[in-house]
This record gives sequence, C-alpha cells and structure tokens, in this order.
Amino acid sequence: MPSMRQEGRSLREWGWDDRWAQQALELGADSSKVARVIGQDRASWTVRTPSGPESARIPSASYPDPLPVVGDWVLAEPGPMPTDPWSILAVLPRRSWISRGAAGTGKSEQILAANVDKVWIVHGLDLEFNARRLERYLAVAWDSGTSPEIILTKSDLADDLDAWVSQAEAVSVGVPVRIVSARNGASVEALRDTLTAGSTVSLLGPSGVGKSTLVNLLSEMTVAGTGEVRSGDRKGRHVTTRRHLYRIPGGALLLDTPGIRELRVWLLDDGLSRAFPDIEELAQGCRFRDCRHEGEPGCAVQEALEAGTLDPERLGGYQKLRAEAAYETRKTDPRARAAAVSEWKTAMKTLKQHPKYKNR
Ligand SMILES: Nc1nc2c(ncn2[C@@H]2O[C@H](COP(=O)(O)OP(=O)(O)OP(=O)(O)O)[C@@H](O)[C@H]2O)c(=O)[nH]1
Ligand SMILES: [Mg+2]
Ligand SMILES: [Zn+2]
Repeated sequence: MPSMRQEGRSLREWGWDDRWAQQALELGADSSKVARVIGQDRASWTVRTPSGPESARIPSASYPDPLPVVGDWVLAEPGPMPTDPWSILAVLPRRSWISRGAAGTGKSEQILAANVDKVWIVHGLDLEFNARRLERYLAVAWDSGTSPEIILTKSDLADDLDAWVSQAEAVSVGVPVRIVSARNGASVEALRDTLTAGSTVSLLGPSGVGKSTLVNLLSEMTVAGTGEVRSGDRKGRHVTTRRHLYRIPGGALLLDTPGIRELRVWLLDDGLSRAFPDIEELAQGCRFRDCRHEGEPGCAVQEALEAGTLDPERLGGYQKLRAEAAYETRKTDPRARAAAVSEWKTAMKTLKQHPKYKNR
C-alpha cells in the first residue's frame, strides 16, 4: 500500500492541488477515495487512482448526478474482487466544464469534459479557412470557463500560411494562435513550452485535423490511434472514438477527443461576449440596452456595418450563435454553484448511511 504522502503526490501528477484538497475537506469527502476520471466510454470509465489506472462503473444503488465525465474528480473504491471494476460513488463539484448542445433535435446539454484549464481549438492548415467555425469553438471554450488557444496544424501542407494566420488572428481577438507541424519537431517543442505541469488541456476540433497526432508527439510515444484523411475533401474518418486524458513529459495533461461533426452551442452568456468583444463594445453605444442589432433605431452595430468597419458575416455568425444558445442559469452564478455543492452534500450524507460505505 502506498503511503498517504505518495498517494497525494501521484494524484498531484494528475492535477490534484491544494484547492481541491481544501474543497474535499470542506465537503467532508474521504480523501483516500479520490480518483480522477481519465477515460470514458458509454457506460464505463477509467479512473486514475493513487495505485494506477482502473476501470470503473457506477453502482446501481448510488447513481451520481451529474454523471462523471473525463476530467472529473470522483470518490471511488475497489470492487469486492481484485478483477472487479471500481465503483464511482460521487463526483466532486466541477471547477469548469465544456458544454455543447447535444446532437439531434431538442435542446439538451452534453458535457464533454470537466476541470479543463485550457482548450486547444485545433484546425488543419490544409483545409479552407472557416471563420464561423472558429468563432463557434471560441464561444464554447470561453463559456466553459477555460482559456482557449487556436492551434493551426499541418503547416507543412499550408498553401498560403500568412493569409490563413492573419485571418485566424482577425477572428481570435486576443486569443493566442499557434502554428505546428507534425513534420517539424521544433514546432512541437515550442507548443510543449506553453504547457504547465498539472494543467489540463482539452483538444477540440473536427476529425482529421491531427489532434491525436499531436497528443502522440507530445507524449513522445504512440498512445492514441491516428488515421489518414480522405484524399478528396481532406476530411477525417473519425478515428478517435473515446475521450482520454494523457499525462505527457513535462507534466501537462492532454485530453484527446473524438472529432466533432457539428459543434452546437449550449448556454452562451459569457462565451458569446468573450468571443465577440468587438460587437459587445459596439453594443455599448446602442440606444437600447437590449438592442438586438436587427434594425432598431440608434443601433451602433448597424452603424458600424454601414461604415464598413464590421464584417456583416461576422455579425451574422454572432446572431446565429445567439439564436442557437439557450439562456438559462449562468454557470458562473454563485447561486448555481452553491446549489451544486449542496446537492453534493446531500448525496454524501445518503452515501454515508449506505452500509457498504460505513464499514470502510
Ligand atoms: N502532413 C501532415 N500530416 C499530419 C499532420 N498532423 C497530422 N497529420 C495527418 O493527418 C491525419 C489525421 O490525423 P489524426 O491525428 O488521426 O487526426 P484527429 O484530429 O485525431 O482525427 P479524429 O481522431 O478522427 O478526430 C493523419 O494521417 C496524420 O498523419 C501534420 O502536421 N502534417
Ligand atoms: Mg484522433
Ligand atoms: Zn444595436
């Protein structure tokens, strides 16, 4: 059995820090049961425990709400037999999470990952530049309480690198734009230098842009499968099918995700204004505080369009995202957070009355 000190150190390698320890203490959580979800399939999870990775399930008696996702800190315990999967008992309240609107009809939230510090929005330089797509990813990343960066891959295949980069920078407004090629080791190392030990970075992007390739290069070994893109339209073949968190040399944690076909937005209050600070700033000058910039009198956004200082397509993208987003409770709302914590406390109480938990 590893000592308590060793346990602490090994989980620290997976992002555990003093703030988490403090929170666990305040919640009365048993810190010897802490583990991090590093892999997720439909109904099975992989958790990183102090003694190593273990597959885990949710015991039917205590279904945690919310369900754990990759990146979550959970309380987990081994099954009765050594070969049994571990049981996930509870999910610690999240610091941040990436939400999108679930595919299909009807609006419902799908949480892609939790406790992510940074999102790498990955796009291939062998593709056509798509400003609207970048804006959409930026809005989702900002809204999740993480800081986004744009990673342009395959620079060896770029037709006009400078044009691509300047277009990306025009859309990114202040977000770093980094350029990398799998064929250029120095560019990969430069990317590694931007990472800090213990921080969690989620890669997001369409299939085939080179997310898993980048994870492998930064891991200095093949941990994730990769696959050729289609020769015609250069679209990927959705090679990665599971979300998985990898620890790389240098100590950062990279979350490889399956390629996204269509990124639908979920709640976009903060995300929308952070992805479009130019439009938000213009809107300050509108006569009506709730101006929708759709032809109201005294609209500063419309004036900027007429003056040619605002791209009508950018405004179109903004309005489309705004229409698509569901405005409900703000995630950053302290009351919403307090509610999450109190739900958790109730769950813990119920759990502690469980005979199985009591005996441990
Ligand atoms: N020329 C070149 N090819 C690259 C580069 N990065 C990735 N590729 C190739 O692009 C293809 C797709 O790479 P993957 O890493 O599988 O892409 P992915 O984003 O993980 O795709 P999904 O898992 O389907 O979402 C592979 O054939 C890679 O070898 C690069 O910088 N330059
Ligand atoms: Mg992949
Ligand atoms: Zn207006």
